[in-house]
Amino acid sequence: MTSTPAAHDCLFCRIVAGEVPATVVAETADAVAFRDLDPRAPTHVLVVPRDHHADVADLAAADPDLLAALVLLGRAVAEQECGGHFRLVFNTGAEAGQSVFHVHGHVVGGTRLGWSPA
Ligand code: D5M
Repeated sequence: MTSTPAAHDCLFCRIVAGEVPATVVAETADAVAFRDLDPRAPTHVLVVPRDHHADVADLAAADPDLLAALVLLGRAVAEQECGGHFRLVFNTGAEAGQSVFHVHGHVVGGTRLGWSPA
């Protein structure tokens, strides 16, 4: 898939642009962290790059430094909210549960996490 600087019909591009409200908990020049609308854990924050990339594999291919920046923003959020212990999940593809096709890492924590991906 290709990446573009912005996609008009992309929900997370619109959140990054401030056109759709979200509860932002941290941001950098490259990325924004905001609370998931449907939290599955006491901490459930999405980290997204400001630039539009469809999924984490596309991002890794196009801009590995930006992917690293996203991981570090996730760690900063977890340090703020849940002692630095966190799971970072990138659902990739519809069959894997991805519903928004602007790459986002789910930063989840704040409780003891089970392990049952299926
Ligand atoms: O994750 C997409 C996630 O995005 C899902 O957990 C709900 C969340 N979501 C959807 N709309 C919003 C808004 N407007 N604000 C905050 N969070 C939102 P996926 O891995 O693609 O299924």
